[in-house]
Amino acid sequence: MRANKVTDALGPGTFYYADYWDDMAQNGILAALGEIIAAAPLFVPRMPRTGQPWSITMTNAGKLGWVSDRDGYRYQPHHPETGENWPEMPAALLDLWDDVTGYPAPPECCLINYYAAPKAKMGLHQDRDEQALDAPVVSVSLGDTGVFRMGGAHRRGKTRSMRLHSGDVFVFGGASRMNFHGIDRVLHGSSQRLAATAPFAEGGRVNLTLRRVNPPDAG
Ligand code: MD6
Ligand code: FE
Repeated sequence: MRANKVTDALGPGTFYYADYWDDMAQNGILAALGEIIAAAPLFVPRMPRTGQPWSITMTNAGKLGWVSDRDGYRYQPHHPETGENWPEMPAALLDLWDDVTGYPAPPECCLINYYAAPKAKMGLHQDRDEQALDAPVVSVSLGDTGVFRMGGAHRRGKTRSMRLHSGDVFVFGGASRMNFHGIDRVLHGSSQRLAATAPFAEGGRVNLTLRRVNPPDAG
């Protein structure tokens, strides 16, 4: 399904699709996420050096997962607590990637961020741990509405914000790929979508980001 594509929604190289996924498709993804989390439990990321916990929990699917702990940010093929390889990326996410990016290689990582606590947020940051910087990052929002903030290449630059709703897809690439961005807050209780999926029964917001980490010729 391809609804209402907005080009350059938050700068050159960004695309926004309101309601990319309908109710049935969202529920299908959530069921797949329930299985992923049963195998690869949500964990609390920590800040490099200080070890301070983030306000969200996370896990991953795909060949590589993104983790953050005292040793820093990195991609690795296994879960930091179980030591097991990450579960496979759901087929629907591979199809999404092909549909909205046209990139010549599939995503290697699906990072799953869960904003359960009403105060959970994500500070302004750049996504810069990938070598394939020519590939966009594709973001899917599920559950409560998130207030997404987009800045520029410098942390202190001008910013704009936009609300991301359940089922929305946002593509973040091109000249905007290295822009600072974050989630100011989640409009807690704005959606009932997550209630039926066990690991998300307390509600809140789930964000998926699909990433290509290595250049296409790396396989
Ligand atoms: C979130 N998203 O929406 C956080 N990063 O919860 C991100 O940090 C993000 O949405 C890169 C590209 C798209 C994103
Ligand atoms: Fe990000």
